[in-house]
Amino acid sequence: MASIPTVLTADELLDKAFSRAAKIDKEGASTLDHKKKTALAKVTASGDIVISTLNEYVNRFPRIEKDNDFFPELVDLTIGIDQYKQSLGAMNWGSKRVEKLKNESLRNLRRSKDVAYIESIRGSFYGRLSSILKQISKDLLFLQDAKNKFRKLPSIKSNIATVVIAGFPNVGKSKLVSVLSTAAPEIAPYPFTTKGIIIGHIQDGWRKYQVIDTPGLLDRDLDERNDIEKQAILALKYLTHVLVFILDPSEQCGYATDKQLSLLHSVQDGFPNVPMIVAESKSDIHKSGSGRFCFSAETGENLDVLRTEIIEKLRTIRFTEEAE
Ligand SMILES: Nc1nc2c(ncn2[C@@H]2O[C@H](COP(=O)(O)OP(=O)(O)OP(=O)(O)O)[C@@H](O)[C@H]2O)c(=O)[nH]1
Ligand SMILES: [Mg+2]
Repeated sequence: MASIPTVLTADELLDKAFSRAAKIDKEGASTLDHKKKTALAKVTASGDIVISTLNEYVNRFPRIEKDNDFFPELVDLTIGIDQYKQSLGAMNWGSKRVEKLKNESLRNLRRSKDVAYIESIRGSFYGRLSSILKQISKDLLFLQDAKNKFRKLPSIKSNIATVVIAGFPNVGKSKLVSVLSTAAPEIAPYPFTTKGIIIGHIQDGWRKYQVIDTPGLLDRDLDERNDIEKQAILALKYLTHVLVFILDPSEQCGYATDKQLSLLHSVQDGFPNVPMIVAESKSDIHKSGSGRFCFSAETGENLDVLRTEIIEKLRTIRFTEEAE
């Protein structure tokens, strides 16, 4: 996703094309010759700017097909692959239309023997160029937005052992990720602070692991989940080698323990083969006495134990090609 270009609005692109063309003034042997050469150059320059800009968008945005894998599913969820492809198709359409229009106009200009007619050909080229861009203006805006969204997508590697932190909203997932790893997610006392997948790393000697912070999940069926929760589900489905499930028995998160346990059970049922650590957070303000492991990311209580257990589980994950 190295370099997706900045996408101009239809008006910005038109301005760029027309202002470039406005500077052109060609010499000619006669008034007719001067006007004709100037008009030919203006049509060529303004048309070419639009064509090459639209082609650049088509070529430099990544090709993405729907697929059962993390990245295409994440793109589909956050950007929408159907609309994305449709908008890239519109760029292609616009570029072809302008090319055709430009060639027609150039042909007419070359044949023309009348100064007034030359001006009218150039004027109508400008008009039609602007109407083509108006027709794709929504697609340009969509791609501008898609570019910003692409930039924010996490760069996840598939060949690094990965621990995913999941649980109800506001239970302290991001706080834990911030003390365990290099990531610095936003931490705040309200639900759905984390709105996407956030990635950090833990170093273990020569090995490096991925730590993934996820948005909070409520206890409900997949088809009732919002798009933010669905990102957490994608991480669970595709990225998890080890899962740390956080419960907040203090209920300071705003959710009852039985609801949190019900989510835990449905995650256990949904992902039966994933090694899982269940941990109770915020032990500095409340200990449940349930017998489950508890820790505080605030005071550091039991944090080393948790870190060690996570690393021990991650160490058992093997890849055919080890990450560097
Ligand atoms: N007392 C105490 N508060 C904590 C602890 N860990 C987190 N908190 C607080 O709990 C609130 C929520 O923490 P976050 O880490 O943002 O929770 P989250 O699970 O990432 O929340 P979402 O991203 O909204 O799902 C914040 O006000 C934290 O300061 C802890 O160990 N002790
Ligand atoms: Mg969070």
